[in-house]
Amino acid sequence: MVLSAVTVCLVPEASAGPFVFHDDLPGACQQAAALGFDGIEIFAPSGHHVDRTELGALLRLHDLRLAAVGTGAGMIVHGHSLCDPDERARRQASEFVKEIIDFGAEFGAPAIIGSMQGRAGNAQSREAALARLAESLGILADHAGSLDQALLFEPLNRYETDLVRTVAEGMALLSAVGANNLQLLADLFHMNIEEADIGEAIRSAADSIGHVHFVDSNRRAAGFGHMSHGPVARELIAAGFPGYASAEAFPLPDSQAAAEMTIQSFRKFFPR
Ligand SMILES: [Mn+2]
Repeated sequence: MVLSAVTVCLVPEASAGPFVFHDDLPGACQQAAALGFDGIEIFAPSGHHVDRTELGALLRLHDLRLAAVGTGAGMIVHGHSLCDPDERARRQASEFVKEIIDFGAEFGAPAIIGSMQGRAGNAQSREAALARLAESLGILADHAGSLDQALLFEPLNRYETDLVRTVAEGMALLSAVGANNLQLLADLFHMNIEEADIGEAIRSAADSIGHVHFVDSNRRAAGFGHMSHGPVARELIAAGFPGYASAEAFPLPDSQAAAEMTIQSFRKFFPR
């Protein structure tokens, strides 16, 4: 069964970012539960920011699960990158991610590597950057595996990275790393830019997809753009996808409306 989730951003530097809820964790949990979401996905400043006791109490109170935890604050706030040519900087990036893996694992949730993959840029060749990224991911997947967790890797679009931009490139990276708990995150906004056929791309990698960012063509809530979610849902359901379709969308026209449109679309495309 596909599960529903909605994003909560606790990173001030990402206050204009594509997250449905911002800053107010108790309020977000209350609203998510009222709409019937199965879980929340947290974008946190670090692995130590969120009070574990408070989060545990909120999840229990509202019967929500922690779906996943983002690591992008490492890039946005600290400039960390898992393909940094400087070994010491690369190790710092891994340490930052490890702490978020530890945080998520306490609640049974995997961490997401998106913008932390970094860019080759002019500092190194793309091949060298991919090799460094693969090495970092191997270390992090081992760490997540020691906690019985998956690690989610997210291909981005061409405006956000020059490394891994398609599901096919993501599959190639997974083979290069060779860790069976490393899975792909299929973000429908990025795929809308990079893939020839989103449904076909999902079908081609169905067994390796562990999480979906469920969103529309314009990064607004699913239903507020022009994406055809039907083929996406068909492929996920056909594959028996057991993970979350998580709303990583702008809070437009506001958080409540974006959350409402998401759950309405979710129920239309993933009926129970
Ligand atoms: Mn995403």
